[in-house]
Amino acid sequence: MTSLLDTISEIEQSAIGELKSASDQSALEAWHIRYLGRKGKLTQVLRSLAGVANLDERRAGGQRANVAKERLEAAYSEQRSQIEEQRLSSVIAGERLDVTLPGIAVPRGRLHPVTQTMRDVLAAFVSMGFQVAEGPEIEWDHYNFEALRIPAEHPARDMWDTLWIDYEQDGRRPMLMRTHTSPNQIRIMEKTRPPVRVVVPGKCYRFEATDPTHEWMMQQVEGLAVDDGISMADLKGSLTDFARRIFGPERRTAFRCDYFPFVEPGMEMRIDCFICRGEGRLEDGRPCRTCHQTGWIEILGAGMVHPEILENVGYDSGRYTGFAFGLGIERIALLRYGIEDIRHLYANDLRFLEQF
Ligand code: FA5
Repeated sequence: MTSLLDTISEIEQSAIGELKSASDQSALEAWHIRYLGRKGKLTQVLRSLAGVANLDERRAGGQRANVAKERLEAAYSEQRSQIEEQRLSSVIAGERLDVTLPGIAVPRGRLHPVTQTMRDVLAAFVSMGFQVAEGPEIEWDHYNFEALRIPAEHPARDMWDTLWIDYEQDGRRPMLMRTHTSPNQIRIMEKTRPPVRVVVPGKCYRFEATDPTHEWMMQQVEGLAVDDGISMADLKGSLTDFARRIFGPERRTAFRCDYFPFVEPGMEMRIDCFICRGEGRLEDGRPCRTCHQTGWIEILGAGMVHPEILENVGYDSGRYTGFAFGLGIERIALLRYGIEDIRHLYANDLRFLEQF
């Protein structure tokens, strides 16, 4: 009897002693298996009680073994919580955030020079009484060409190298990437009655080689004014006023005859070249590439709306007259910021873009 109780006490003592040195989860589990597992030391003692013939001895041994089991389970739980607590505090210590460290600077963005220019150009026209409208980038041949008096096979189509969306059907390709914003002249007049004063911004696409003043994608602003008695003087006055608002009073402008099938008469407006100051040559005598040595840069095409177009949209051309223009936003950005090549604008090089 004494020896059974002694054995249980010895097992208990050595278990408590070993438990103190179990400092991590796996050592703790090994300890549990060693003493309290199915083949553990204390479990074996409990099992062996069945073979004790004396009832009192068996009962006393059973009670003592159960007390030992409870103590060991309690000690085990406590040790497990301590190990978990230690693990958590070392994880927390490792992840502590030092809020006094300087943060990572986030670079501030700004508007692209073309976007800035577009906004300023539209604001200038809005302040002159124009409304802003928009139209589709994928356009019908009808609006881009036909309704603007440029039928298929007309040589004027060569002025706009076209990116087509459709394959040819019955000798025609009805859908294209608009080559200019002029289709909106028709779209707007079909939907409204005079007086009309509207500007239409948007991207245009041309299948052409790039150079310092030409890109295959560029943005235009179309302008249209139709009313009783609008004259060429209104056209020249409005566009000169616009140029002064955007470029300042010192910039020189020039109008020159040009041909567009949808206006009569047609013209282009030019601004003196900002790189060679209108000389055609740089200070060191080299020819100016930006203006092709002419001293001028064309920024827009314009003219008086052709009477046939007014009639086709149901306007009385005997009563109403109008002017229209289409300007290139990138060209205006080049002039404003002194950029010598349009291709920098869409190259997406931050070293360039950060200068504006
Ligand atoms: C037109 O596109 C006519 N629709 C303009 C017009 C409207 C005339 C209304 C009469 C009445 P043009 O192809 O010249 O015309 O282009 C007009 C302007 O867009 C040019 O003056 C230029 O500033 C700009 N532009 C034209 N092609 C390019 C290009 N490839 N890259 C950059 N800008 C361009």
